[in-house]
Amino acid sequence: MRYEIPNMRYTSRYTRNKFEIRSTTVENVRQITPFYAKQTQFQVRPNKPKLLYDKELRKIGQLVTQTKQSQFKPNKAKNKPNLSQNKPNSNPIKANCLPPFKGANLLVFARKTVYTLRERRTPAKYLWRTTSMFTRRDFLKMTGISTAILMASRLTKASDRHRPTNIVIIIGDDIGFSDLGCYGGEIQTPNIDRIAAKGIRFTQFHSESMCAPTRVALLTGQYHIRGYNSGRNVTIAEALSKAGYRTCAVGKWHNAGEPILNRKAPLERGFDNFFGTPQGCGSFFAPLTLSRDGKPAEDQWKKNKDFYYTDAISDNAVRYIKETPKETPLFLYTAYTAAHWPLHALPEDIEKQKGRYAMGWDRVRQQRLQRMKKIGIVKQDTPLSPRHPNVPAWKDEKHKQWQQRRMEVYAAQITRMDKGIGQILKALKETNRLQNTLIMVLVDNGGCHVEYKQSRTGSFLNKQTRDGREIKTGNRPDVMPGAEDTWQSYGYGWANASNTPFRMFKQYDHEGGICVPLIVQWPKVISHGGQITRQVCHVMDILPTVIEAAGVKYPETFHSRQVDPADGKSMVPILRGQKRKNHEVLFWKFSHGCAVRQGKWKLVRMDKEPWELYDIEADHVELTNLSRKSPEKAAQLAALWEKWNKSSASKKPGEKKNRK
Ligand SMILES: [Ca+2]
Repeated sequence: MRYEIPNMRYTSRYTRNKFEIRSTTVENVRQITPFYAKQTQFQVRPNKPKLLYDKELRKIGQLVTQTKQSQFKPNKAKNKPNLSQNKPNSNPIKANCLPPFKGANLLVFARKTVYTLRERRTPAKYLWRTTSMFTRRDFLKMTGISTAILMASRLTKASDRHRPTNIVIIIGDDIGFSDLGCYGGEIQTPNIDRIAAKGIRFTQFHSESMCAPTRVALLTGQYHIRGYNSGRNVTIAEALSKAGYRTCAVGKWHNAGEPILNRKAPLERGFDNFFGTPQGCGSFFAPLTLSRDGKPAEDQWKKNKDFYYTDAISDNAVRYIKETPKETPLFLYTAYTAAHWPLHALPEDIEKQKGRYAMGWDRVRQQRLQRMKKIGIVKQDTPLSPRHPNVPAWKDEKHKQWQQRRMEVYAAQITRMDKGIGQILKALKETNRLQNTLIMVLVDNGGCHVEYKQSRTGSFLNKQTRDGREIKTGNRPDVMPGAEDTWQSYGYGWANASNTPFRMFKQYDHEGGICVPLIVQWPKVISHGGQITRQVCHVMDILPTVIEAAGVKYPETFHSRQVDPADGKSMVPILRGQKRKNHEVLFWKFSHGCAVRQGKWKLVRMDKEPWELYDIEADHVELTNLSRKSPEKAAQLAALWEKWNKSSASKKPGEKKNRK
């Protein structure tokens, strides 16, 4: 539990020195903790700040008491602890925050005062002993201030402290590792970047290789091949609704292993409300299967010529935030369809991208890698993967105008999503939820290379535009994409750039398909923003993270059905700035890919081709195949993968074995 007290100023009449207690929060105590850490053996490292909890505060309090004789005499400066000796000068954030004034140690003292008042309710005796350097009037004044602050703080903050954490998950669709601004992309994402500036970016967070299995793993905390409707899992929404949360889903549903046109699917797995599309993709101007709470809602775009799906998703997310009663904790799952094909964007957004991609994909890839190194997303020695064999050098590309336009529309789709994320942040702030909300922004898989064919059909494809015009489907260089009557994808060249510096794409288990952005903001826990972590995580870690943040226990049964343990592991320790115990081993299998990762080793293959072995720590881009050099390691990992594949297969839906 954290204690927070509003800013206060205090002037000591006795010494005539001005002591400014800028903010007697845990934050301040932490700033001067390096000194006390030495004596209390707290693990406080310069670049890994941690929050202090009751036990630690108590220890610091005791320490203050013990050292008061030698160190709390303001007139004997030589006896004071020299805080600057322990100042981590290498960390500018921390150095700036260190109390620069003479009476820095009083911060701890003041902090202790409040703590004592709260916990023991007998402050007078203790304070008299420890405040001998003050006059009686000073002491009375200080006690009065502290008590008044304490009382006010109790009234205003007590309910907040015990209020469960709101959870907001925002997931983008088919967006590459380096597309977002805060991951080195040239696409403008100021709102996502703002979340990154206050939170943590993950550089080894893994999805599955496609939309549906990623969503299963995200919502159930288990490997997707164990089956979404196996009956042996709970969704985040089920677990949280049991704990009193309001649970809302907005946007794309699309979980593997269930009918794709079930409008009630989210409502059947714990969500109170759902506005969106059960199927995996569709027109941004006229999305088929659009539903609200299980009923058709296509009238939304039929009667509104300005309808744009990304905006509708943002508006409904905001609506759910605003209409949820203040006392009710909220779980909001917002799944954008941006930037999955078709390339549909609003003219004003496309206009803003005009000319940005005239340099071509080769330059874009080089520039992105440079920026990624500069901001620390990848290591300095990271090489660029070779251009994919299906992609010509930009100088040899025949349809440069058309190619540029494809990427302009793709980027426009992402900027619109980012704008919506800004609206969500604003709504959280306006409803006073932001400080108590865990926000996770991620992507479901890497950039998608698929060249949309003219002959392709599907339940997602509209027969005509809303005003009855023909839709020109397929990647045709004679048609500029973006409008409602077009249906294209951005293809190999730009997907290759999206996934810089990695190889391969969506549908594959090389890093280009499964290494995706995850950005987490949680003001209560992450107080130093802009951090980057290289700890290895998986999308199935989200459920354990969320339920830990919400203070909910993972259930052994749910509605009388047995629930298997989650495969994922909580990422909360990482959010607290600690090193988490890693997954012993991670597995993937879907579409064209199979993979297994254990420590620094990754074994991966595409389709029926031989396994490739990489030292992924040294070679994150997967350029040096070590399977011939280390055949034993490759064989050992292949055996692990086969065993996992078999064991999981036995729990697939439909098989009664192991089911209760
Ligand atoms: Ca996807």
